[in-house]
Amino acid sequence: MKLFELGFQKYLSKVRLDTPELIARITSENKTDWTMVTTNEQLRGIVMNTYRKNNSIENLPKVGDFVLYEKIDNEKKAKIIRVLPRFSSLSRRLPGQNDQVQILATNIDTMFVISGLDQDFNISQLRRYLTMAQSDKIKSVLVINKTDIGSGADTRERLILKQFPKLKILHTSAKIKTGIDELYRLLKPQDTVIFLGSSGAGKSSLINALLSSEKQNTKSVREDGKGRHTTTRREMFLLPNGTIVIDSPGIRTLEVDTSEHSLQLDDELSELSLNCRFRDCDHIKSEGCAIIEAVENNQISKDQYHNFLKLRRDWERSVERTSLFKKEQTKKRMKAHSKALRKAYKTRKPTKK
Ligand SMILES: Nc1nc2c(ncn2[C@@H]2O[C@H](COP(=O)(O)OP(=O)(O)OP(=O)(O)O)[C@@H](O)[C@H]2O)c(=O)[nH]1
Ligand SMILES: [Mg+2]
Ligand SMILES: [Zn+2]
Repeated sequence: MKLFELGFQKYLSKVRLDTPELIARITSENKTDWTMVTTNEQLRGIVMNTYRKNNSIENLPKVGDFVLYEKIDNEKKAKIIRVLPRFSSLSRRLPGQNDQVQILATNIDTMFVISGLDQDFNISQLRRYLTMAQSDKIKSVLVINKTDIGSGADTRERLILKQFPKLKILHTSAKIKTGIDELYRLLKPQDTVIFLGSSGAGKSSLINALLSSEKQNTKSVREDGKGRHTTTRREMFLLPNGTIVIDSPGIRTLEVDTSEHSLQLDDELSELSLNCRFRDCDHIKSEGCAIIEAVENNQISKDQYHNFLKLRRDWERSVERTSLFKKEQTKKRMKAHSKALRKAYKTRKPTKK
């Protein structure tokens, strides 16, 4: 696997760079451990303490990043010098810390959310995934997997389409290999995509199915083969058609100031809200509101109702905060970039006496 197979050309078409020979792409990350691929080899990436000191958390290398590196002589290792500009990043708020944002992966074109038919479906969680992608113009696709075990896929699809009418939805079975061709059709050479979704939904199984559809060409960055075990790190695979896929561990919480219980309640009420007369019902004063009706009929308690409204508000605020945060980050990066350019220019100028 080489850098030019890993979406590098596409990246160059979006971001202008002068020294491509010193660039690598991060293929896996595990807190203190990075692997990366250069134009001709795979190396272990090292982040030095000085780098940590001079950079904020968001600038630590993530899977999908293109980085400048400096090779360590006679070793399969390299120091990571700088993370190059990202054309997109998937990020979520960190549990407990209000304005901390954790970046999951970067330079992503499409996010696939995998939902296992044997698992409960959580519409608020889906909404959070979609918000994450939308705020950075990443395309989203929902994959309903494990269709071999039951017939609920159509009902699930209908429910989801009512809330997200434009969402692209696929039905697959990684086990009996149905829907894999349709999935493949959405995967373009040089594109980088990520598979997200609850643990056990079948993300890794689907990636295995995609990999083995042209077995002889299968290349994987992973050295230990394709295990069935639960995924513990984000990791990049190259499909036979040239698409780059990132597998990831199931995310339990996208935002943790909302407890499991309230999420579940939010789901129930979200379903109920499908019966509201207006799609943009505020559930407070709008006419024909199914939720207010349910409160009046004692179907749900006043407490539950207020919790639901609060959750909505929290969620809306967090969306605002996230996009604000991203805007500020971009501004900061641009500033640092032009400062570095000015400096480089100055040192190059002939000195006059
Ligand atoms: N019946 C059936 N089982 C499946 C299908 N896809 C995956 N499985 C099974 O579901 C279990 C979980 O699959 P994984 O691919 O490991 O799930 P994952 O989403 O990668 O899970 P994490 O790595 O923990 O996030 C495994 O036992 C798979 O064999 C499917 O389409 N049908
Ligand atoms: Mg997995
Ligand atoms: Zn309503």
